[in-house]
Amino acid sequence: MHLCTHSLTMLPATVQAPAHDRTSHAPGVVHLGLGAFHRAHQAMVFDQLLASGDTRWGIHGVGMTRPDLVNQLKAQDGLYAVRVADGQGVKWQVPGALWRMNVAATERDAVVQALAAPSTRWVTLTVTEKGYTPALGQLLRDGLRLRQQKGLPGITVASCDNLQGNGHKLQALVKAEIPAQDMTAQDTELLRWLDAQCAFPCSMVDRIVPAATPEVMAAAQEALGLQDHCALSTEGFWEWVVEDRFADPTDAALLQSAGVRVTGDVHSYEEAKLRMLNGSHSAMALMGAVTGRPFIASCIGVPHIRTFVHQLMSREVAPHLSRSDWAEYRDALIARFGNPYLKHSVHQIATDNSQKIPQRWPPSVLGQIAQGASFEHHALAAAVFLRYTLGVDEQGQAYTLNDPQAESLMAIGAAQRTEPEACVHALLAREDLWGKALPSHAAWVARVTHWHQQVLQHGVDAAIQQLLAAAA
Ligand code: CS2
Repeated sequence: MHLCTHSLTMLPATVQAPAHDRTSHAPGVVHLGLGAFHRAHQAMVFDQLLASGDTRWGIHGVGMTRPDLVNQLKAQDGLYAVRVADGQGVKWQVPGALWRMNVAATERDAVVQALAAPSTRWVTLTVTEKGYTPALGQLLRDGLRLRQQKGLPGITVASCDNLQGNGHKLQALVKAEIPAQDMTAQDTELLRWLDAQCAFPCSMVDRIVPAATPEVMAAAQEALGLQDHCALSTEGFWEWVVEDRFADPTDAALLQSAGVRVTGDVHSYEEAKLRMLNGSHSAMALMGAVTGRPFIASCIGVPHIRTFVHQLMSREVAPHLSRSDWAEYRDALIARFGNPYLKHSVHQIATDNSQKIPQRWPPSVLGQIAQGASFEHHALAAAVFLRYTLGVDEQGQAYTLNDPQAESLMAIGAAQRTEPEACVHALLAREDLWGKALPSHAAWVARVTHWHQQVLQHGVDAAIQQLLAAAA
């Protein structure tokens, strides 16, 4: 027997089941990017709002490309279990907010119709960094245009991806699909309506949700007494900070009642999260991949990596943050990284490095440069990134680079054993990774070259230890 509407009544009392009617209302939220993250984060916030009796938060979930997950979720009527586990304990919950599902790649029209449905009030997005394409802008434009033509009210469109100023980026992406020259009267009207009636708040979302594994599925079977192909595992911690900019201003108080932070200043939360959490994640992911440590917890459990991450955050990231409680945030992060229940694969986090690193590392390096301060930790991380492009770890195990730039990165790194300096120069010359100012910064290039030499000659662990000894 598998988890679905009919088997819900068979769940043991220890599993928290949906506390609302899932059939009588149309969804109020269209979510684009139906990955693990959304299902263990926002879908649980919306589930809480539904449980409180507000029927407007059911989700029409849209997978962007892959039909397999959507098909599995459909077979389970949108139900799946989430294990929430950390030092505070372990509990299982089945959120019930996911009511409908489609795949954008094959069912585009259904998605456009959902965006233009009278019940839709919100669109949320977790389409990953590389998802911000013209095709996404066109999809939203078509849905919003249809809404406007039907005479429906505007909606809130909230990007929740790990991009600085994500709301602004999304709004610009949609507007870029409305021709600026030779505008038709319809286009002018659409732009006017977008500006007057739709809101594109910036938002920062945080919860560590590893991709589903067979181990979690087995644990779900045990806890639920039912088969669940879509089970997920996460931590107790979650944070959603969203800019106070909504099509319906009364949503602010509602979201706050569910634990969401609504503020005028998302920026300071965004930058702290991207550079502290995600920046450390990428550094550890690369170190783990090259040294053969499979999970973030196995990396942070190593004393010298733990000290490296602590110093990276305290010395090179924190000085440039506007979030004043960074020390508590850092300590909480180190504890979260060590959560033994989250088998968070380093190779999963190393996916799409080329899209992630630009938000995560260069702002801190540039901040240090501006203050004449040291950027050794980031230089070592960049050196490990180059070593990573070899596609084989220090034990000789091969791995695959999963990145839209995989080919060009591997081409840059291929000759690093024989021509290390040329390879460092080629990698650091890429403005798509490092921005405009860093590539020509001689001291940055020199320090990455130095650490790359150490990594190749002595290995990642010895290089980290050397850095710590020098920086003590
Ligand atoms: C991770 C994030 O995979 C990655 O790149 O750094 O998914 C991270 O787990 C989340 O942003 C945590 O909120």
